[in-house]
Amino acid sequence: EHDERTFVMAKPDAVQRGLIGEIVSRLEGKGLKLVAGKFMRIDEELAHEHYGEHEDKPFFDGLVEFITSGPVFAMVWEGDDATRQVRRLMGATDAREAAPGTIRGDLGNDLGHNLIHGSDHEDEGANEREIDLFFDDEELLDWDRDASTWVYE
Ligand code: YYY
Ligand code: MG
Repeated sequence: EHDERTFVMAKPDAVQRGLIGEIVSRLEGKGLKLVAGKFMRIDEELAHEHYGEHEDKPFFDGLVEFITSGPVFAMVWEGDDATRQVRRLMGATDAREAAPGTIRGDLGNDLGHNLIHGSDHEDEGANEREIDLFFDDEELLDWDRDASTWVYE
């Protein structure tokens, strides 16, 4: 139990602005458990696969250009309802409209440069697909976070 996994990524703007730690800190603070992390550069092919659902949208080319423009910090987080919980912490897609208290609402002020990606909880299986796309099985660590016994009843 408490073992739902979700894919999260600090985007190039977050990396450039020195916000990796802040993002990790917010997810840790919520009680989620980090099971994988990779500082990496996304190439064109991976960008197209990852954002395939948006390939017909007018913003697609700009999105691919942005996400490949610099390093990202890709992660897998685990916990109860992790996919939806991460989305709640992220806030709305447009950081200009995202609620205060959320990562995007507190730290971002733009639609495209919105700091963080999290798997879509309304897209069944998106979390597992994205984890598979970015990580090999052996990169996902199986460990007990002692704090979990205090996070969950
Ligand atoms: O899942 P989320 O990142 O919140 O939004 P998506 O609708 O999946 O869009 C992916 C990505 O594309 C978004 O984070 C910013 C960018 N984008 C954009 O530049 N312009 C839009 N009108 C919609 C999305
Ligand atoms: Mg999305």
